[in-house]
Amino acid sequence: MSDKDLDATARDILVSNDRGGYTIPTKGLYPFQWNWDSAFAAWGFSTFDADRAWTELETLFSAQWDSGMVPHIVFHKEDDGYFPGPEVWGTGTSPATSGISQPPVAAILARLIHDRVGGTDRLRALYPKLLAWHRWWRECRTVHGVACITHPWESGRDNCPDWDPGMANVDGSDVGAYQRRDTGHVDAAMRPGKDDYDRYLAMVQFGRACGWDQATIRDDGPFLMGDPAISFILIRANRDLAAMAATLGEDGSEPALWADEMEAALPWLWNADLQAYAARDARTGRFASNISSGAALALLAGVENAAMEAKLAEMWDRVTYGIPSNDPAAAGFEPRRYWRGPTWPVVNALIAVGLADAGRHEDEARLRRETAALIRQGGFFEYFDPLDGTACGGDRFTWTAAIWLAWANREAA
Ligand code: 9WN
Repeated sequence: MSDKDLDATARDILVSNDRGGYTIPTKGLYPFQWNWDSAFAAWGFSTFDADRAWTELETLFSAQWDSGMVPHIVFHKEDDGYFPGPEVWGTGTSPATSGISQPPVAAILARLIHDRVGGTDRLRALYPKLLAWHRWWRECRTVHGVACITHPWESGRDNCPDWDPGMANVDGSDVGAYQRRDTGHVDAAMRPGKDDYDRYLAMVQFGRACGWDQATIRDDGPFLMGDPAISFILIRANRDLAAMAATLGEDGSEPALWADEMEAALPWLWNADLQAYAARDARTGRFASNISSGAALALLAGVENAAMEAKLAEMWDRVTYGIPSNDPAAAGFEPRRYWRGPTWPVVNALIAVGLADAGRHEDEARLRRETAALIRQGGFFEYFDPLDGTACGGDRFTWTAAIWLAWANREAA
């Protein structure tokens, strides 16, 4: 297929995954609106339909909680093809949502969309909502000065070995019987295992039992880990908010301060053994023992560290395509299992935004070339084996189509 045909297919994927103001990640496997998926979808829409791009973000923020949290899933319409559905989360919100959040990439992408297509009025209306969400991260998810997650799903990098130290302390033995749906859509060997799902559910049950009281979840919940990726994303996103504030004539000193404070707290995530930033259990202080794409997102935040750069370069050179979600040199590397080795076009795109800003054009072009090659060879799949490029997970995937349109196809242009 030519790049022109791929452009047309990508646009068709976005349009056909549109459910009326929001896009589903892929038909069957993920039938609702997901938080960070939608932000990437909006970026993709901005290449051919500016109005629809802003609508995607507006629909997501229409489900924002009073606390400022933007939930990780919005269950706009019923669909029994996904587990756990709204009745399991039991948040009692309207629309029904999950009770946790997801990586706050919306401000980063809103700024890129505004740079591309304008829409200052739409941005102006979104700005206070973005600010409220970032304040929620600060009040409800910042511990030891860094961004923490209360469930691996909150990281968006669900099954990553980063979370193994925290998962080890979660008791999933008493969650009762349940029926997974994901393994009916894709190969079970690529998905998290049953032990993981038992624990994921135990965390959901804890949240539900305390009425989704976020302070209780943070202070007494079964899982709390510092996430380098979300910390870097928030640093970048808060600086983007400050820049937007300047454009809008608002006072951006608050998000600018939040970014500086989180950057100053980053040493808490520095794993001297790995010579890299790494996930860390906020309660026990135990570090994850692998370098992951979470560390590589330092580049998005413009956080420079020569020792880690050397490690990241080695990790990248161990694969053929993109930044792997887990280092191939690590013991638990699995090139096709969810977040334990594969590469994700969305993560590559975020890293590339940082590389371009840092003037590292050769690295940016390499990452773009490798990501584009995966899509040209394998199509618009959810993620890919970084060693041989095998396409994995769901097909006709919204965020892969969006990344192609907004970034990876640029080579052809
Ligand atoms: C749980 C939708 C989402 C992505 C996540 C990805 C996966 C869900 C799942 O799919 O997570 O949120 O059921 O596996 O890990 O990053 O947002 O595409």
